[in-house]
Amino acid sequence: MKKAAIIISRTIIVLSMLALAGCSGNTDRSEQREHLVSHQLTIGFSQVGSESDWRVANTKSMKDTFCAANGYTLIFDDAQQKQEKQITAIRNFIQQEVDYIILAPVTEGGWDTVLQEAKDAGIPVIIVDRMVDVSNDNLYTAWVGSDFRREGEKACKWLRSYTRAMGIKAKELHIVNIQGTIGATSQIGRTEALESAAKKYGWDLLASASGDYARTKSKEVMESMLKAHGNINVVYCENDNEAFGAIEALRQADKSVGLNIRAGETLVLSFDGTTAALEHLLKGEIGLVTECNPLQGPAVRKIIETLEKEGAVPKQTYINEKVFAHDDTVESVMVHDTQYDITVVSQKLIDKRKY
Ligand code: GZL
Repeated sequence: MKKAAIIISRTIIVLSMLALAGCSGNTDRSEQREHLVSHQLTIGFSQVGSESDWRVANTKSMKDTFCAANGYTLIFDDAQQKQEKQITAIRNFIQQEVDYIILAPVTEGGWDTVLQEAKDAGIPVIIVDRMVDVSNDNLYTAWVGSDFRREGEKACKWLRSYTRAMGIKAKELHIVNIQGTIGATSQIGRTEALESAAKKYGWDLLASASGDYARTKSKEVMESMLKAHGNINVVYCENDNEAFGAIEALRQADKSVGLNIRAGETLVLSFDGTTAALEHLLKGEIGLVTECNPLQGPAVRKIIETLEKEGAVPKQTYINEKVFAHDDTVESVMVHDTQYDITVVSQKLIDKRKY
């Protein structure tokens, strides 16, 4: 009875949404209405928050994909980077008997109990972006995201090639790492890659501290690192917003940012690849941006539509990503026997950017 009541209420929601919003360009409202009502799927999406430009783009990708015109009702929850809010949201989705749950987990641990509750309720969970660390990976149906360790390895391979091309010795590099949210898969992978490279190549890794993927906190972290270390010449930022904060702090400390370490410039590296970061890259204020693609909506939709047809879906789906540089000093990098060509940023590329 409860499920029937929910279906009726959803139908009313859909019809009123169509009447108000006019979801798509389709001119035949009755045909659209009939399609939507009969094929409407309800998705509960628990999003980390809105801490970065990347996150905003990721949310938009999900909302654009899971819209009424595509046959979905999306129930969206912004957890403001708090796991307890995500757990509450998932429990609410279970109560509302959604058809699927999408979870973008803020950090890896602490999900077993609530994912078991979703499993017991027969609701498939799709993990996006960061990974969950659970006792049994049957607690989720599929994962869509990036290989964060590989992202970090691409960046470090570029840094090694670039500085060697500049005639700079490994021991001349004095690096600080502004980390992402501690415990997030993206932070773990990008940090591990840098620490492993520093050890392998003999780089001086002076300090690491979390900027929580946020501009303001990262500016404060950079300020304190500058007070503690007078010889920083590379800043490894684990996302674009951290790079923006670091650049602000460097400028306020009368440090010039650029690629010419030999001339005393501080080289900033970043991850994500938002339009704003590519604009800094074009100006030479950032030397390298390793892309982390937030446009995961279509890949998740493909998984759901396969599941709806009772097809088999891959447990892990990786999103394709590029590496953007200010110039063509380094043409490509090899990571685990895979060659990644470096894309030199241009205004034309920026103008076409979708986020
Ligand atoms: C990466 C994602 C990170 C981004 C940050 O997939 O988890 O979180 O790199 C975002 O911008 O805040």
